[in-house]
Amino acid sequence: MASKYEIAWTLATVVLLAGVAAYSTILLYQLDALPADPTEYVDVTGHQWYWEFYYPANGSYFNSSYDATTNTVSGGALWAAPGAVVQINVTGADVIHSFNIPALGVRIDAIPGRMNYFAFTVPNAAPGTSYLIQCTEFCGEFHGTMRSFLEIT
Ligand SMILES: [Cu+2]
Repeated sequence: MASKYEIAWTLATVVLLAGVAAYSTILLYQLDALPADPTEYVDVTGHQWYWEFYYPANGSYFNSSYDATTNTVSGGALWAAPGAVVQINVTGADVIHSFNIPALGVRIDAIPGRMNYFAFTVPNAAPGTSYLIQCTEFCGEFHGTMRSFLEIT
C-alpha cells in the first residue's frame, strides 16, 4: 500500500509538470503570433541559389545574388527601416530552403507549395547597417553561398 508520502510526491510532480506544460504551450502560441499591423510585408522566396524579395507595397521584385569574393549582394536585398516590424511570408520555388538571419534569431523554413509566416522587429541600427541572411537548409551545390543581407534604410 502506498504511503501518504508517495501519494504526496506523486501529486506534487503531476502538478509541477502540468504547470510547465501549460506555461510552455501558451509561450509557443505567443511566439507564433503575428502582429496585427506590421510596418512592412515582404514575400521571400528561396531559389537555388538566391533569395527573391517581393515588396507588395510597391509591387517590386528583387533577386538578390551573393558574391562570395567581395561579400556583397547585387540585384536587391531585404530592406527595412530601423525599428520596423517586418512580416515575411516565406516559400520555396524549387527545393526546401531555410531563411535565417542569425544575428536576429530569425529562422523559418522556405518550403515549395507552402507559405510560412514570421514577424520580427528590426533593430534600431544606423542606416547602412547590414545583417547576414544565410540559407540554413542544405539545398544543393551552392547552398553555402545562398546569402543576402537585411539592410537598414
Ligand atoms: Cu540552402
